Amino acid sequence: MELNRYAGQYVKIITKNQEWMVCEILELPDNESLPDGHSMINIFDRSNRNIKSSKGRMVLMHEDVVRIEELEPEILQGIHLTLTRVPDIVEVYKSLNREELPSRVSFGKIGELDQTRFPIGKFEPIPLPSSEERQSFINQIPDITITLRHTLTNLTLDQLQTPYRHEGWTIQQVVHHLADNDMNAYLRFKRALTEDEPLVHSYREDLWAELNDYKDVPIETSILLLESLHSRFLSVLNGMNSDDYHRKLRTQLLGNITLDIALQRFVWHNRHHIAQITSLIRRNGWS
Ligand code: NI
Repeated sequence: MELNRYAGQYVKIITKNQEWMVCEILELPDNESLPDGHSMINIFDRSNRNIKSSKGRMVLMHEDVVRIEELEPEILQGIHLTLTRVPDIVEVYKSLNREELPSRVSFGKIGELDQTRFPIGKFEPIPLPSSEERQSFINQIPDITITLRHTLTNLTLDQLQTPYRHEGWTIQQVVHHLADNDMNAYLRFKRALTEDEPLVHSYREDLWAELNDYKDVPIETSILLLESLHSRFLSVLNGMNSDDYHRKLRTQLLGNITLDIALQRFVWHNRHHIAQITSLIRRNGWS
């Protein structure tokens, strides 16, 4: 597996012997280099803690890697916040009282995939899709709001106020979140098409979900918004050529991503949240 294009990013690596490691893939200065097929990584946490010096820097052979996963946004946010306080994150639990940390992210919990929270699994990008693969993502966009409408039909107002998991968002909050997320994604997308690798900012989706519109506005408003937005997004996508899809965004949390990956993430994100709702409906026998 090719690791170089993840240089400078925080990721979760799964190796051939089924171990996972949360680490930064380090960018080496020009005067330090490793043989081809090797990368220097800085491990923050790993599933096998029995290994001596299980954290910190080590050289990893690319052929030992079976999969690279992106980290959840809140884990990444936790890492970034922690780094502002403790430059050597590996030392963090030794050097500071945990209670003083600006974030309470536990790296250990990354190990288990939460089925309720990630019913369709984590996002796994195809870095260089063929034009057919790309088209298959574009083709899924018109189905998103059709599926969403179908999923939400016949739900009562009480059901819409039910959290999809313990301490999670309600269905209504999830629907408003989809509209907000897609509006942000659409604007970022257009900036990358018209500016040279713009830096785009993340937003506090947890706090947005506490604002009044998430409680007061009927979900129909956000469904209509999504329908309008997706039709405009499709028009933009259909006018793009391959080079356009290789244009990049710089993000705080995910590093540099191409518009190909932004498109895939857009589709995944919608499917991910709709699946949270459908699995709640199934678990409760609502339809
Ligand atoms: Ni989301």
